[in-house]
Amino acid sequence: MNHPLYMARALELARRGLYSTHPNPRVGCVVVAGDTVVGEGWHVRAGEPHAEVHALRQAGERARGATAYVTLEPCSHHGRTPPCAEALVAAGVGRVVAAMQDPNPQVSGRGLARLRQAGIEVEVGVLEAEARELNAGFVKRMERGLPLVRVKLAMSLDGRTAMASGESQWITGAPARAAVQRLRARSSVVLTGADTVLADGARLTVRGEELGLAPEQAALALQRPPLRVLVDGGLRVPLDAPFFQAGPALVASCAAEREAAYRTAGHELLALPGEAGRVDLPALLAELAARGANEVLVEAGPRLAGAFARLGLVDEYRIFVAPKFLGSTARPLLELPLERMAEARALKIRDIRAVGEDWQIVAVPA
Ligand code: AOF
Ligand code: ZN
Repeated sequence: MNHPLYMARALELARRGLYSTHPNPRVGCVVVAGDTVVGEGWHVRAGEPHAEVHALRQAGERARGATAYVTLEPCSHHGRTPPCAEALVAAGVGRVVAAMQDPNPQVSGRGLARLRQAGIEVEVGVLEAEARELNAGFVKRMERGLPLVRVKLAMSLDGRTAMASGESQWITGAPARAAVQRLRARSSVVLTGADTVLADGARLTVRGEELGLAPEQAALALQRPPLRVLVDGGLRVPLDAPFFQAGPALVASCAAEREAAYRTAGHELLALPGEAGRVDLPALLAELAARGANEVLVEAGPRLAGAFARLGLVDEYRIFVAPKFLGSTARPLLELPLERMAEARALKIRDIRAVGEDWQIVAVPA
């Protein structure tokens, strides 16, 4: 009985759903009889069977008396699919090992209670930190009604984000851009601002051939592309901008005017409270969570990204650093702005790694 090893395998299976399960969590399951793996499964898409159902199907009769390793507490509710706890009971498994409790208030312990009530031995907390990390966005949405917010930034080694001319595209190389494509693809929402869309003609789309994934995974990623959200308090971006031409989008604004024009063009206008044309960002995030957004990727200029930072709304920064000097004085990475050292925003660096010729820094607020 090697708990961590089988749970590690279940987590590996769960990660196959990285780009496709949202709004659902990524979940994997391994059924082990004696020391033989008799069933494996992972949740592919919301609306389709949960991980346990796939694994039990594969195991068939061999599930009787076996141990099921699941990266999330088996569900107890009738959602889009019937409860997995019942399926495990019906299959006659002897033991269930879960990495973590399901933070979904519809479940939150009831799945485990149902299993125990049926005489199944239950254990929780194996590789829990890894399981939480994989679904940090889902967990935050369930516990706090807000999505996980990840801010992507790119700069040169001398800390510049643009040339004096305003030219700012292609600071980093192709591998870093593929990494950003994958960050987009795993997110429920990709969010940007009017400045970025107007200045760079940004589309914020996921492009299959640029993901750098195996064909089957790229295909999965493209089936559930993230919702593109434009923060445009003053409705400055014209409907013929590349951003709007690239597909349906949600526009967050302070004004409800021209609502019909957006609708006719296939977009949705969301009027939020806000002062002086500045959209209330916490209200926007709460609305996105209410619509099922687990992870939001912010790809914006210094003003909007700075606003998220200033308001303490950021969970994680992904800063791509290109090994070159741009030498310009244009555009800081973030506009906070701060005056004295005592006000500096402290971060903790979680990871630094090479991505092609560039470097990716993962930092979180300290
Ligand atoms: C599991 N195994 O593989 C997943 C679970 O609408 P439904 O029926 O898909 O239910 C979605 C909820 O079920 C989701 O919010 C989460 O609480 C749980 N997800 N549970 O036992 C799985 N994906
Ligand atoms: Zn389930």
